[in-house]
Amino acid sequence: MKSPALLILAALFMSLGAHAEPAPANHDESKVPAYTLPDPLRASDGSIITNAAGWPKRRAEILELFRTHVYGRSPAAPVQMKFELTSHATNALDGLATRKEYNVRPGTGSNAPSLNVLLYVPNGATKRVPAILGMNFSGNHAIHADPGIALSDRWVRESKGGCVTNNRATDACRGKEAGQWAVEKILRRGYAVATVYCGDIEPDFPGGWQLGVRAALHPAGTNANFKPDDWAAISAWAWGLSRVLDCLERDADVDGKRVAVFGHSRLGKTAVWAGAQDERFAMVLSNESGEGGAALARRFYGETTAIIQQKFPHWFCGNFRKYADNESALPVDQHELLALVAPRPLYVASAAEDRWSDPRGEFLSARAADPVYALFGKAGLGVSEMPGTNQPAGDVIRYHIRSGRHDVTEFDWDQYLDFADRHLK
Ligand code: GTR
Repeated sequence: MKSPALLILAALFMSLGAHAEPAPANHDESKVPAYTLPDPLRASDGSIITNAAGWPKRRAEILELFRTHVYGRSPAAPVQMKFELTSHATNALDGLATRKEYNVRPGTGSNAPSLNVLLYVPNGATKRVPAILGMNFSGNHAIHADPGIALSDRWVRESKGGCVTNNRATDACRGKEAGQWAVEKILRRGYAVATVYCGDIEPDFPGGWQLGVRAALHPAGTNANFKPDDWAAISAWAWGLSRVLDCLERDADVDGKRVAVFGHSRLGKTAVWAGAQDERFAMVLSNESGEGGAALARRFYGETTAIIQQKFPHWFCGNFRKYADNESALPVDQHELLALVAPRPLYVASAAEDRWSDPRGEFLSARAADPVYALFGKAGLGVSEMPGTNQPAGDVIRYHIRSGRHDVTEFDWDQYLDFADRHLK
């Protein structure tokens, strides 16, 4: 029999270990422990929200919890912003579209953030068009081989044998992400396409904030000492998406009231957080956003809160560290993030081979947002069982699990555009 002192020591050692090293990820459905989700309709005073009139107050509470515990708090839009049209070509993509580029400066002074926005508008439209806005991973020039797109001069990640030299893109990087952006398809369906490079807002590495808006807008600049609920990279990127929407609202060809925010993976997490906060976004498209995005944090499958923070310590706010391998202590879960989009249309997409993002956890999260849509008399997802592969289901909340790996494919875009046709046109 071991002595109690020894047992206490062993327990202490184990708990210390648990903080240092994340528990390994689980990919076995039979090993997912039971969990209880917080009720999005139960207010902090214990009362239950029963109608749409009661929702704004509860919505504000949930937003506040996500700001405090998960993503951190972003500043308001600067009072002064500059929008400069830096290029304008009416005959882009063989005449299919007009290409515009904007430089957006939120704030004043020489160190104000500087975002380069690429916008394609379908030619021949007779009125303002709806738009799809998404952030890209490595520069606007990467979403299409169109040589008229300005090559980004910002920090970009180097990859082995890639097109980037000294963390700067070269002409060989043009079109590198084109497979994930069905630009012509979107334009032919009557939508504008807008994008900005996430690195214009904050380069995606732990010290990247020093080169981005978090330093530019912080009174202490690069000496910033972030508070535990100050914004982190995902919040900074989401803030950037709202600044691009400020720009699109001013563009004469785009209908600023019909802009869908789209994102894949880490930028999917960003798109959902942007859409959750900024109700001007008319629709949210989450492509395999996984942990910290659409997927339930409490479901122990795929990536976890501990693993994601170990790999990407700059994505979430300081307070979120308390929940590493301790998800049941979170005052929210991700179905409540999705519920913040209500009553606006929301599409959650997973991929069968993308187990890291927990497709089932994304489905269950979307399903658990239904009661909030019901407050508005809207049919949300409306199905209780996960649909089969490549069989989209749902109404104002829609969900699919497509065959294949972590990616954005033509299938995904076909679904998003059909969804947009139903809800944005
Ligand atoms: C992974 C990360 C995911 C997802 C993905 C991506 O490494 O664990 O949460 O964000 O990157 O953005 O491609």
